[in-house]
Amino acid sequence: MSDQAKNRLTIALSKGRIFEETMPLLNAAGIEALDDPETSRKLILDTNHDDVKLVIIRATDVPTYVQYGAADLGVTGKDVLMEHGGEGLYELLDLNIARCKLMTAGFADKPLPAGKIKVATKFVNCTRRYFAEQGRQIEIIKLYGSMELAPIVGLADIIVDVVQTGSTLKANGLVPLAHMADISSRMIVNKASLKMKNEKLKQLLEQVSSAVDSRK
Ligand code: PRT
Ligand code: MG
Repeated sequence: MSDQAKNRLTIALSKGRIFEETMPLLNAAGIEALDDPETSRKLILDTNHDDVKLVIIRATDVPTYVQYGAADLGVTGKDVLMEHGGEGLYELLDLNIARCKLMTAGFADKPLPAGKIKVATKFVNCTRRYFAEQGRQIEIIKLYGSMELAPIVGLADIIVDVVQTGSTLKANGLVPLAHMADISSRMIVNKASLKMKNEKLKQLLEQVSSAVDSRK
């Protein structure tokens, strides 16, 4: 790999909270976005460095881009990472941003069925693992969003979702039940990129890491 290629970095981010909370940390490492993903339709954003690009993709696609090396680095929620499985990538750093909890939720006053529990979620793998550890039989109803609706319309007994303030649950008459995992966003890296672009990545990582630490 040429020196020029070794200096090239593609960073995968999703718009919304991950972009907004990651950029100050990248700024601390001297990287500034030249466009705002909320107003630009560009999927690849230039930065103040010619050799550093940001690709703006769906949150759940970030580990996939990094796994296959379409991006060297990415920032993704631990929930998304646990669901993906982490193949082809390393988790480098806990950025301590976009914090929330992965929880089960349901009605406060309704006992769960003795047999199979119907669980609506987009976190199919996390849910299967969690209930297997609990030794509970479940049926998973895979949804892509608005999980809170499922118990209300009788599609499921409970849901598994990330909860931050809990106000979405409350607004839909649900309460948090079991805490499954604490979630924050992680910086992930493609395994081959870490070897090939070690010099460049090491420097970036040190700067981002000290920005994270200085906030604690
Ligand atoms: O929105 P899209 O379907 O494209 O993908 P996404 O929802 O996975 O992306 P995004 O950007 O919404 O979330 C990215 C990451 O932020 C998630 O993977 C989590 O790690 C983290 N995060 C932190 C959250 C929340 N807090 C959060 N509150 N992700 C989602 N939520 C949802 C929550 O499920 C609820 O529906 O936001 C709603 C409000 O939450 P409450 O509890 O404050 O009411
Ligand atoms: Mg969302």
